[in-house]
Amino acid sequence: MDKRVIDIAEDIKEMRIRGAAKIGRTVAEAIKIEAENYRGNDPKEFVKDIKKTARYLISTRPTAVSLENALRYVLVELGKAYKNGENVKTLKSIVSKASDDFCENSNLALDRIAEIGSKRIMDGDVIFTHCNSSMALGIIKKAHRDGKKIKVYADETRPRLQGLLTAKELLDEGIDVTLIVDSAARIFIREANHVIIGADAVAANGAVVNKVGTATLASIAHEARVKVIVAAETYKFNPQTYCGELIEIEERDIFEVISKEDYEKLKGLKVNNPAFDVTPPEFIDLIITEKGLIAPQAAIWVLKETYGLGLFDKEPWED
Ligand code: RI2
Repeated sequence: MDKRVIDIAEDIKEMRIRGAAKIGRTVAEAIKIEAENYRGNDPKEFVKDIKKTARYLISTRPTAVSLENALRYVLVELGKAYKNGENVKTLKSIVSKASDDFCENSNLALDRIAEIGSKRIMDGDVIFTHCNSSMALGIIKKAHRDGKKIKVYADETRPRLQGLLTAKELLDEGIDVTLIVDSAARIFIREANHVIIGADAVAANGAVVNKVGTATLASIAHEARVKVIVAAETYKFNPQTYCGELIEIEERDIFEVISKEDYEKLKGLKVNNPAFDVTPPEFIDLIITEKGLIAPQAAIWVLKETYGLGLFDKEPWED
């Protein structure tokens, strides 16, 4: 495997590259690097190498489905060309083009979601956000650039404090932003008109997987009758959930939660660190995709449009 691909995988695993949409585009670029630098002339061996690389990239972060969907997009195109008997040179160009197309579509989705979502925001609105989502912040920034005066509450998002990234990003744009601890959400939610968040995955039943703490925030918002809006391009919809299969939740290193020093002192302490949680569709008012607005219950429609009705016999990266 190309050394650069291994470095990219490590950067994704360690979250030096993060944010579901960005991870999707990055693995699409990584598989292109692997293809372009492949030495050999046997199409069968080439496909084998690309599948192996895809499985390796998928293993870095199990929950963010845009990662799998990026590779699915590229490998489906590769599979068709391989079946047509194309040579390695052509197969390489197919991988390159599919990778570029995926990245272009994802970037266009970001702009389109910002455009569609910003129309939901009125002058004077107060917005609550969680973690650091490019899709959610795209909406907020666009509304601000359109001249709407808005105020944002960003919660810290323990344990990695990604809310601080959000606060910095919004401050740089000149947006009025207040950072709060996660546990203060119920105090400030009453001021909000909307909760706007991103997604790592959307299931067929409209449940949204996002950074841990989202489900609690959505439940508090529901109680306070504040609308919960999810910004998610269609690559976030998980075709493996047709049968109601649960999405695997990534469990991260416990030392993101507690220092090694404290942990060693507290003999017998158990620590869990799930990176994500699942918000049920009842707590979500709207999902904004690049194709338009949908109720979470219509997620199955997006999946059908994108992947058809059939279930996959096997994933395109399986041998
Ligand atoms: P965009 C992030 O995951 C956060 O959970 C964020 O809400 C979500 O991806 C969506 O981000 P992580 O990589 O795709 O920080 O909207 O674990 O940028």
